[in-house]
Amino acid sequence: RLADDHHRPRYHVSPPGNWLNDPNGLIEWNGTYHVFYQYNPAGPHHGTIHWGHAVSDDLVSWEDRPIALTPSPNGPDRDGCWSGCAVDVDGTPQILYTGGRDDVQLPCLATAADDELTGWEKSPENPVIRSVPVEPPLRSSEHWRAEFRDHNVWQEDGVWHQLIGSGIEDGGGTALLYTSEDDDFTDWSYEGPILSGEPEEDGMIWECPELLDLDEKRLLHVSNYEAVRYYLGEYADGSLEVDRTGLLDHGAFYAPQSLRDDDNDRWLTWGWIKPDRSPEAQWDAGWSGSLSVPRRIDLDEAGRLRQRPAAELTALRGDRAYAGSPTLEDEHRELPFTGHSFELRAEIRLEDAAECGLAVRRSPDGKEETLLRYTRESDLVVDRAASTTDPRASTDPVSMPVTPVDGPLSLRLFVDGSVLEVFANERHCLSTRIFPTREDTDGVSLYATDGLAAFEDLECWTMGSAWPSVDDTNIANAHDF
Ligand code: DQQ
Repeated sequence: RLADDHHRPRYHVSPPGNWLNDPNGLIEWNGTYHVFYQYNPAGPHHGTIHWGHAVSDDLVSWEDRPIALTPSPNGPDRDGCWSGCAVDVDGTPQILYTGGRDDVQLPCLATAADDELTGWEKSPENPVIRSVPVEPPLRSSEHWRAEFRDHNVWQEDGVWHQLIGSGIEDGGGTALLYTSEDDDFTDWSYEGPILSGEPEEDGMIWECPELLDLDEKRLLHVSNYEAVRYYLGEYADGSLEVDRTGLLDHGAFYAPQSLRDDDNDRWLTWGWIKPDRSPEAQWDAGWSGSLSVPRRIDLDEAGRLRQRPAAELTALRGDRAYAGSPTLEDEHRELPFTGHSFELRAEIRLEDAAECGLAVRRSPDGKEETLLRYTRESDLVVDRAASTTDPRASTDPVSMPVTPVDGPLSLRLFVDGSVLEVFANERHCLSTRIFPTREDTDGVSLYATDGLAAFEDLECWTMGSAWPSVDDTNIANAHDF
């Protein structure tokens, strides 16, 4: 039963059963946040992709909605309704998404048929772009004639702009820019690449490109099959002049997309947190894939990219289960707190210790545990070597650079079943998966080696469920297959 599955997240958006990948069509409509996502109703594996749908009024509690977009048997999206975006066009939401058919990828349009965004009418003009403009496009796989997919649309100076992800032969990943003067979204002019990468460094193909206006700068992020790279710079005349680049996340976070929340003057970004376990294990679980928590993305005073969990998430906190400022010297200390779904925050100072950190989802005998190791090299390593004894789950370490050791490490940690999402110094993020085999692998402990380390303002909260209206029995029955 899904309800008894201690790997299943309680507050990270996850499919009601079966498969989830990219977040799609994120839009705030009539006061409701809509999150669509790549969904395969046929099982917990990628396949003929539909659009799943979840809604929230407050980003705190969520409800499932019926499938929003289904491949049409004879349509250009016959083999899948792939990633795309939703945009408000003069009071009516439109979706631009990629139809997969045979060996081509075809830009398709659909219009909201109701205010709840549960029904979408596909355009008779589909596909709205009929050929791939880069010559010759990279032939990267056996299956596709060209990689040409995923859509990001915005309006600027009265003109609609659209990015589509691709790759150029002998070049690297690229984001192709189109424009349109018309609100009907069926007539697009190709302008050229807004940016292309170096094949070695930036990847051969870019998926899910998105350009965000962060006041003084523009942020382009792309998913290059391995990671999500960002490029921060100035945008003018259809091209991006880059002055900073990096990774949005150092773990299994992929294909993110953002929602413009005008009322609160912010961008909220969700990414897909990949399963990181074998297809067999996903099949046994009956579900696969989760979305990250919504992240607020903006720039700090120094013009660097800042990423913080949406403020609303604090409403999911239950009782504060622990608060203190322990100092440890060459020791290991259990915290009087257990949980599968919790938030932990602390300001950590590596005084003269060689290393310090904490263990989460730790079994009472300490045999299973996931370590967050903060080292002198300024790395934060998620050490999964003892996370599980299940050979079907990945135990590779995942790491990211954080601020130099002379400043405190400001850590916010979201543990949720198998999801571990880390925010360091409001800037560096790492999302990964852990699959402890034991249900009582739920302890938390701290350690410092070879010296002293301080954990200031350490607080832990048990987190509530984001799906209050879903009764456990319903989850299990509705999606048995
Ligand atoms: N996932 C979608 C594509 C996209 C990829 C297919 C990224 O549209 O390029 O499910 O994960």
